[in-house]
Amino acid sequence: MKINVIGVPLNLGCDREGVERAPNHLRERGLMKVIRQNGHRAFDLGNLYVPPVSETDKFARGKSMKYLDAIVEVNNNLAELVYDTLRGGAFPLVIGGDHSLGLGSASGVGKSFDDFGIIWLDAHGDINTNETSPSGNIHGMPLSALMGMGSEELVNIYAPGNKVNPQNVFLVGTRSLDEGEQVLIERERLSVYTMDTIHLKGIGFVAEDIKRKLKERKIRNVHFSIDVDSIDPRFAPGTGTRVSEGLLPDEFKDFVDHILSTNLVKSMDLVELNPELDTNDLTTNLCLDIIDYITARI
Ligand code: Z70
Ligand code: MN
Ligand code: MN
Ligand code: MN
Repeated sequence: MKINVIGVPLNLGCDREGVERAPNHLRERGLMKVIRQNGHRAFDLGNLYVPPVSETDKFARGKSMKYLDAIVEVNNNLAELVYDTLRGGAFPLVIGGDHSLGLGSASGVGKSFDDFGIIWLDAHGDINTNETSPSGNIHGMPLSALMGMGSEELVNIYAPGNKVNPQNVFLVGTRSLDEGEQVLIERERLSVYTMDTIHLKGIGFVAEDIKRKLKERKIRNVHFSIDVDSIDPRFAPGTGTRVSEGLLPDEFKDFVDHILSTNLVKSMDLVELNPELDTNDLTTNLCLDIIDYITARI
């Protein structure tokens, strides 16, 4: 399979330095070699351009969406690159950067397929809107915007309107939700598999439940967006917002096994690795291990 690696050195969505260094850091630790060793033709498309910003840009469009203009610009370009990659028959592997890049990658996927689902593996919901966000950080908002909710600027990235049907969105590993996010989950009846559910029923059950729903809804394409903070901070400390009681690496792999066996996954993000917050490259090595595990199965 042809795999296009796309680096997105974006930290404006989390408003904290370090994540922008992850794509190059992973490259220096052998990212491309790991993918090629699994028999793929891998191309490194480099890093997307992130415009320089000043403190005045931070709240230029109000307090509720920091660095809005730059984030929209980067995501518009990312969407086009993901769309082009899929149209060329390749698999886009998007390396963050913060999770606001999910706006662009999933929008590119949405233009390529008339139906698709999103599996969002994350400690957080990332479904705040500009009205419910406690932080103004856009990395906490991409999923709501992809479903057509929140600010027009985010909803209309790359193409006007919503990109994914809320019925086709699956949140997994969730354990930190803001009040407004909980309200939205109830209202839209989203499929959310919290860590409590995973502990109660097992990750295998959760994965099979998602597979059943994908089949029921005749979804033929899946975008898999992985936030490294979904994994327990004992194993993945190198991330900006650690939340305890996360997935064990073995649970993560078990989930990946089940989901990739469907052959529906057509694109992937790996986000929120912050090498500056890591201890002895533990999280970097885990990310490389994850990429190895996944590319051995696609
Ligand atoms: C919070 C917010 C978030 C990642 C933090 C946090 C969101 N719900 N996402 N770290 N990866 O600010 O919206
Ligand atoms: Mn996230
Ligand atoms: Mn997160
Ligand atoms: Mn556990």
